Amino acid sequence: MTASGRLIVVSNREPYIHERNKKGIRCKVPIGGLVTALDPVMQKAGGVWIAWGSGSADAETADERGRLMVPENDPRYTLRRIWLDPKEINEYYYGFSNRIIWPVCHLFQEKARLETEYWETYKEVNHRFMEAVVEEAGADDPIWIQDVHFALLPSALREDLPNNNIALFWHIPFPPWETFSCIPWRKEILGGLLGANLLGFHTASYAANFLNSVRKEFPEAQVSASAIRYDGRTTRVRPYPIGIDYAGYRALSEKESLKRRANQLRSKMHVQHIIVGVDRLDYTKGIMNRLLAFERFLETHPKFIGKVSFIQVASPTRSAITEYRDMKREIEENVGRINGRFQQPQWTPIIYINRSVPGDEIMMLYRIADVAMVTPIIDGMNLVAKEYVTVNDNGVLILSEFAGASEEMNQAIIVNPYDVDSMSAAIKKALSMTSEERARHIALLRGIVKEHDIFWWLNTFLEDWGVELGEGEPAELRLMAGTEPSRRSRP
Ligand code: ADQ
Repeated sequence: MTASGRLIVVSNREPYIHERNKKGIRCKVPIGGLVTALDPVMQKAGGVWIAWGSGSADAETADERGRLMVPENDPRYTLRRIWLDPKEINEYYYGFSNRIIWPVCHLFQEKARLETEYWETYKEVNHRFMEAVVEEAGADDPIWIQDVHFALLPSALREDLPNNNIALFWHIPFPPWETFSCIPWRKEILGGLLGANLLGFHTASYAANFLNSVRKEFPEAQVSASAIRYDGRTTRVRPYPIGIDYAGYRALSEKESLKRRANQLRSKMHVQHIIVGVDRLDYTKGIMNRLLAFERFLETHPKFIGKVSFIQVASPTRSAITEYRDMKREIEENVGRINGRFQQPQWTPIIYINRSVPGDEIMMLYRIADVAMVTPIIDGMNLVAKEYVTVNDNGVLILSEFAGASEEMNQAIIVNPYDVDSMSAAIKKALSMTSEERARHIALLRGIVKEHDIFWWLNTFLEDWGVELGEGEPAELRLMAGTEPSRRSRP
């Protein structure tokens, strides 16, 4: 491993968002896997994190170049904010990233909106970020690009930074070429990624899909099982299943105050069993089918009526996009319908929470739930599955076979998220397990999460990448309120 300079991280979402409200300025940490995973890393390593400054008070809390030190109460690294105007936000973020790459990579081709303006603006924004990285990075600084928003960046950086060590981690699935190829600009996207020295995916099958797409689009490239030689450069392509801060979550779950509040909540609910679902309100997360499975379960096992409640947290996300608003309406109609069908004066079948929920409340829900249903239609990894088994001591995890997490956590009750009957049967099975069976189940899954935690992910990635970070104490895990990205921006 070679000694390296400061770490430069590039992502769309910033780790700290300043919002102005009536009481003044508040700093929030957004929900989503990326920040959860990388903020502790940057706090440990130091360096510069470059991201879109999306908060209404972001400009006034940064200097004239968009820079500030974070976290505010214990500054550890520099956040460099990039300003995007409303058209750019609409076309690069909501458009290209969330209405083209997101649906196509999650195999929802029919939801893709292949607008040329989205592509043009995506290119422009990638260029803007390229200029910021060139300003911030020294010749020895490794550059770690996060996710689908910057597929063009690795190649774009090569003109000014030909020798920097550049890596990109792709946080969502990479689909088979037959699906990916519906994107008219597929060759440019793949070519952009080939500027990196290392490309990481959650699973071996996503990595294989990527390699195969390169074979199809670049017949002149030499493609092996884990590397591509193209245009005088080698890009290694490997799976790195992301984990969570296991020790941090364990420590929080052991806090007496949290346990006390969880017990109080549990005893107020007056039901024998609680099932929980925690997701961003996204069509990939399978929320609708999960509700239908719960309905089927009540229908087919009437002795559970009045005895089990399903708590679904579905935090708003990307609500500027029509598909998300339509899905929200459909879910709400069905929650109303199912509750109307089964509800009793003293019992609510589905408790539906459609707002962003602070991290400590999510932890309480994990603790009180006998069963967690993590049943995405498809998901790159899914950290909720890992968090639940870490925090709950005696529960059962029902997990979709199409979540990346199921490759490692195959001891969960694995379900097909399209198959409502089998998910209903899984609920029955989970609720019928004895306390000893549940304890064994959780212990097994917890062992996997512990072994492959976020630091394992980070170290494995960095080691393969050949990057060595400065020593430091790992930052304490903090849980804060989530938020949807603000649409206000600075020119
Ligand atoms: P997401 O789709 O955002 O991320 P997921 O892994 O399900 O990811 O959850 C990420 C984090 O957000 C978890 O820490 C979870 O606790 C939190 N969270 C989720 N829903 C919440 C809610 N309603 N309220 C509060 N907190 C909530 C993408 C990919 C995933 C991949 C991650 C990390 O889509 O497949 O696991 O990145 O790479």
